[in-house]
Amino acid sequence: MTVAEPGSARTAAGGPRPSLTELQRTSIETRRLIMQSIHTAGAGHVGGPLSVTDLLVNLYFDRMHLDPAQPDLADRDRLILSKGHSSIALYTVLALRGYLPVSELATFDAANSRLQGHPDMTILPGLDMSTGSLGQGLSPGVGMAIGARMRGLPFHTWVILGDGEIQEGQVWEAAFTGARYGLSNLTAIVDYNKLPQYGWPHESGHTRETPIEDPGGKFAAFGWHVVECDGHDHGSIRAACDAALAHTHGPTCIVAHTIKGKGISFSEGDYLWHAKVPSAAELERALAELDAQEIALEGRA
Ligand SMILES: Cc1ncc(C[n+]2csc(CCOP(=O)(O)OP(=O)(O)O)c2C)c(N)n1
Repeated sequence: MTVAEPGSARTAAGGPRPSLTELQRTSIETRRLIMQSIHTAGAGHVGGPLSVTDLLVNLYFDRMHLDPAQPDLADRDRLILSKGHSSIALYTVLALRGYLPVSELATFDAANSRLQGHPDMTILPGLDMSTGSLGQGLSPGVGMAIGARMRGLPFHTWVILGDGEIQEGQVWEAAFTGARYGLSNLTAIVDYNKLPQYGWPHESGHTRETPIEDPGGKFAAFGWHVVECDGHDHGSIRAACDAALAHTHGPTCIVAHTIKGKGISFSEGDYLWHAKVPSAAELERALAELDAQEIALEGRA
């Protein structure tokens, strides 16, 4: 069993923490690569990956203790992307973080690629869990957190859930167990974009928002510490993660308020972009919008 020396590989970025501007820049680059990869593959999800981008960038570049050169370190922090259909966002962040070549993103969803439509931990180093069947990620997260405690390892386990996903009953069995064992080394993050795969019936005939209200209240009812944040604001995400790690009497749920399809005007808030491939013209427009965001960011920096 390899355990990193304290203060060596157990730093998020191998040096000083990135600035909020650097994190924003990485988010823009991540969104660019997501759109390009889905276009190249001719398949994949857009809405969920763009929704979870800032959370993943924040965790991998600012928060988690890891070393891309040693993906199996016993005391690395664990991340489970339970909403596995957002895999391209995770692959992109892993690539930018140094786990795999960025050029490999062009193989997304191809036969024999390590980057399958849903994450497969048996073929891609750096993945802590295979996911895709929704509702199952929090359970292994609970197991990892219990395992860390039993083995005296200092790692933290992060599990990202979709708000549509939490309709699955297994999530609540895991929530019950996480609180029962007082797992303060476990944090669940709900990517609360309020839009699942399909619209929901509504008397207005237009409203597509999910009726899953107040996920934080539900986790609190199971005994979890609950924090809310803006899931697209790196300062807000950082503060919520700080609050999660500072809580020592049980697991924390971060409810991250997000926008499905965030960052690209025509996909934002539209459930029809849940799993839609951008055409060449749409890709061009998306990349132009992201370029404009980067220019604005540099102007403010
Ligand atoms: C058990 C299971 N049922 C259905 C699906 C099909 N499915 C894939 S994504 C999705 C919607 C997920 O919505 P949400 O969790 O809100 O994710 P996001 O909006 O962030 O994409 C569904 C129903 C699945 N992958 N697993």
